[in-house]
Amino acid sequence: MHLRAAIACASLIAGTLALSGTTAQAASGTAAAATVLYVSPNGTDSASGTQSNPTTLTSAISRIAAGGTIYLRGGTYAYANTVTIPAGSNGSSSARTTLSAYPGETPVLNFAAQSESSSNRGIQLNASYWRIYGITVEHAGDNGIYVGGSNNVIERTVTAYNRDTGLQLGRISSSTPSSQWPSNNLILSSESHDNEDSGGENADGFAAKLTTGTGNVFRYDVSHNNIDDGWDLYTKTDTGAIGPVTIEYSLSYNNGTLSDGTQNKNGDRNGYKLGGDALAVNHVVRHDIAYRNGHHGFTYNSNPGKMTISNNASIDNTERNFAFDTGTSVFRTNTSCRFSVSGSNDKTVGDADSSNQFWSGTNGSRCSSYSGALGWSFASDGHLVVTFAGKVVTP
Ligand SMILES: [Ca+2]
Ligand SMILES: [Ca+2]
Repeated sequence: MHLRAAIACASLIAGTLALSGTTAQAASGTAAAATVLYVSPNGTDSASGTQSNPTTLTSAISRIAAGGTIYLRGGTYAYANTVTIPAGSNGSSSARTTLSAYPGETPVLNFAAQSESSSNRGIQLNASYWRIYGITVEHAGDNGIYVGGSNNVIERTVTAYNRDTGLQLGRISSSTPSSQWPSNNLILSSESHDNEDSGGENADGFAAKLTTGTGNVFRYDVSHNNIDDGWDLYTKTDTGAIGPVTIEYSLSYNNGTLSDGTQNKNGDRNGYKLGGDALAVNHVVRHDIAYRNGHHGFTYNSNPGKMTISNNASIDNTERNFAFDTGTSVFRTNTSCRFSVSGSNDKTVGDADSSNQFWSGTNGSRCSSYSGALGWSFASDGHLVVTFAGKVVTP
């Protein structure tokens, strides 16, 4: 109770100061910038941003101090324009600037007023050292959340019903040099589902593709029922190879089919699509599960690199559970099972030893853990709990 009172008091003072300064002063991180700001669906731009006098998200972004916190109250926010966190408006490694759901509440940012267009993203995070926590972004005309900055943490977000990939990493603009491609971002305990472009070929759940740097990590994430792929790490010759990505302790299921049953013949429908243009990138993919995706569970997709593919489980994907036709990847302790979808035998070219149980007509001993209905939830500490027939699996 004392802490809450102290925070409210501090925000009142900071908010009042911010009003006396200009937006430019606030954004530059001077004493005029607010350390805590509250935003609600009925907030106004000129409001002080206290808990009792909340402001708008765009106003709060322009006024928040580096390392400060913007709380979004629960409810639906209707936006027609992209909400941009501008490049240079950075937190620091010791104090990220935070955009967070107010504890216990669910803010939903709805961009349904946008038309489908590559310029109509929902949230565009161009800054670095931010933490975004607990928000839902839906129905954007392009990506729900696009990360162009570096060293950000995106946690407990839900991206759904957007008209391109739900959460995507990539360069800020076509003139951004590769040295400034987004790097060292952590996507944590987040869900992305039912994203669908009208062409039915682009909207994945999560993507670090085309123009991303090194050190990006997906952990404890769930991607399901997107029209194209669950994850996409596509890379192209004309822009050059992306940096290695780590995907771990995550789940990808039912991609290629929306929750309402919609499919599109243009969709690629893979659980984890790990390459493009025959460029070598040494991604790390471990402790992940692919379940009932409409094409491959895990696919190299022409990546000839030395990927680390370990401790993954792939079950009942339509074509292959593991599809690695060329390359030098290292496979350890992977498990491939079929119960009700016939599919094709796995193909794993590279270094695969007897710790793996790949599928070539029969299930191995570990498959008994992966029969029955899939369930999942996030534990209170954020880690992903996956169950089959009610029993927790830890691939
Ligand atoms: Ca596609
Ligand atoms: Ca894709």
